[in-house]
Amino acid sequence: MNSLILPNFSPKCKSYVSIAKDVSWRGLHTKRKGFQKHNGYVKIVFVTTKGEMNRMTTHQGILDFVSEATALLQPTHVHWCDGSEKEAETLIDLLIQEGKAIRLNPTLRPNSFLFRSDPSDVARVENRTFIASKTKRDAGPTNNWMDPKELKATMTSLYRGSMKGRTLYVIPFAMGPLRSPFVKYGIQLTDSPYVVLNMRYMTRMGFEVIQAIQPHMSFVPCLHSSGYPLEVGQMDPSWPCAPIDQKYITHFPEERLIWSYGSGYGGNALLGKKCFSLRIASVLARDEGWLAEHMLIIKITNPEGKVKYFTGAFPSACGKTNLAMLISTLPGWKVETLGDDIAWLRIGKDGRLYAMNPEFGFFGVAPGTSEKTTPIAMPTSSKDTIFTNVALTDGGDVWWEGLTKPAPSHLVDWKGQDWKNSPTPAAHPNSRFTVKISQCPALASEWESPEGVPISGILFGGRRSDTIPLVMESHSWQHGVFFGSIMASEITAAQITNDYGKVRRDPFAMLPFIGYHAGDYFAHWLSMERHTEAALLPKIFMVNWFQKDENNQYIWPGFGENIRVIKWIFERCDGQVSARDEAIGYLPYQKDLDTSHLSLTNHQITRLLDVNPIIWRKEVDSIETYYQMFEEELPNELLQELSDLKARLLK
Ligand code: SAT
Ligand code: MN
Repeated sequence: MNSLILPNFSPKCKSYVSIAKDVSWRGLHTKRKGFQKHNGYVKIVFVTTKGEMNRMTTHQGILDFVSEATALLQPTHVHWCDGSEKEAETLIDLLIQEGKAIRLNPTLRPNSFLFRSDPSDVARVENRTFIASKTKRDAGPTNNWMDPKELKATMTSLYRGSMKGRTLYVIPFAMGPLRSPFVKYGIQLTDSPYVVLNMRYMTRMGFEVIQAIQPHMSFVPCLHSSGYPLEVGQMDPSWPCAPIDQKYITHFPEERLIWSYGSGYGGNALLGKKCFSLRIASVLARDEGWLAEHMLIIKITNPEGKVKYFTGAFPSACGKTNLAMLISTLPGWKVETLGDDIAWLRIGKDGRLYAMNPEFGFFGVAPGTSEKTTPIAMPTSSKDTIFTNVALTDGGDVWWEGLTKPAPSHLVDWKGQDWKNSPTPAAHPNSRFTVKISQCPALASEWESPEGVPISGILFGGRRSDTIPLVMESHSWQHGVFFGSIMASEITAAQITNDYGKVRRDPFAMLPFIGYHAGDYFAHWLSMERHTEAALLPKIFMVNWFQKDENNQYIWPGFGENIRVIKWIFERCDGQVSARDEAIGYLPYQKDLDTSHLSLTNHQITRLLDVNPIIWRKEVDSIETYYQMFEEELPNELLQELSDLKARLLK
């Protein structure tokens, strides 16, 4: 029996193999044909005809993509994902049988699972991430560039036969609500059922999506292979992946194409996320006049019931999910979530900037998440959650550093080893939970609004122990773009680099995500002002919750108290409060920052809102050095902002 399915097969009838017990395409009348043994597991074979298969899609581009990839990757089976509950159950059952997933105690954490990755495959790999634009110039100084022809040749040979012994899953997915005029489609091919399950939470995925991709519509082809073919009789590890020097996370911006090989982790493998919605989308946005940004989206309601929406860009694992799910400590002020990671922004018919979250779920960092820090994340991940690389308790629940104090006396750590009171973390610092955004109790009702929501203010942040005050507002849009371009933060566990702990510039929190030349990206941000009236654009703010005192202690309490800063921002956008016009931007008068019931001394508040010209002159020197990397491509407007700042600091 021929079990390899090419969707555009020619003979009247071929077999369609599903790994499922009784999974079938919805609407596709599959007939049970028989059982097949594969790697010790029983698979059920379905028969379908060409006509029936084509009812799923007549999109020739999709059919060609799948059939060409199938010929190259040589999987044993092909499974077109319908995104159903049943399909997910079947996949998870298979993964549990194979020892690749652990079902958590259903009483404590219903329908939730734990995965442990290979210890070498725990985060995005920036040094193995490439922008293969036609010219090196177009990738710019912030990206690793490779010649597309050379890269394709290298990867094609890696891809050849790389799905032997495995099932190729076809995942039709959408970024954005299906009824939104701004929705974009992708087709991800993967051999990782873990990826299928995660994509099902992180994107709108499956039957409805493939039905929505009309024959004339474009889609982004996303190819993903774990890079671990199985020869007959070969043992399958619990987390198949390739060695680090064979991992490739690659983007072909001119072709709007994503090829990923060798990693099964997060942003390396869930290609709708950073690869599509940021790197490729930033190129689409440049060409189509919008912005694809690494930003949360929140809705703030003040005690009078007035509503404003804000976006915020913070580097990964820097309190962004936290802010997206903030519980206000100020009576009458309410924060609701629309997104925690990515925002697509466009100028609407009324000239205002609208933001839409293209994602469907959260892929949140677990460590540090607790009742105290991110209370909303707790009910959000209380069921139907995929955990990766957290620790397992004796009661069959999950645990990570920061969840409870003290830690349970015994755990199984993220590597599957017994753990007892050890200084080594039981959960990997970049361990994650994946859930549908709809599980978030603080979700704003308009989160699926097809046009997005109108933005009043944009927040830029980062982790700086000094220099950047608690909050400041830009003098203008151009000055705000300058803020974005000079953002900096301490390096976190979400990035694998050799510079853990050092401060790095992370413009717009997009350093690893701008899919083209960063100088052009800055120019594109500046150009938004030409597409609408300046007064209609959001105000731009820089925030920093992380200033430290002489004893290396955080000065600002952070977490829910950040609403006090948001309140000032809200009132600035509403024209309710004035501000001190300082060399670096507009700063709050102490009286306007609500610090009631906080145990902050006057000295501490002054320190939080201080502009130290000596430190800032050093900062200017550091910006000058950093700006050199953009050479001639740095927009003059930003150089002008820098020299104006320098002049103001000298006054
Ligand atoms: O691994 S992801 O890129 O999805 C998460 C992150 O680094 O922010
Ligand atoms: Mn992120």
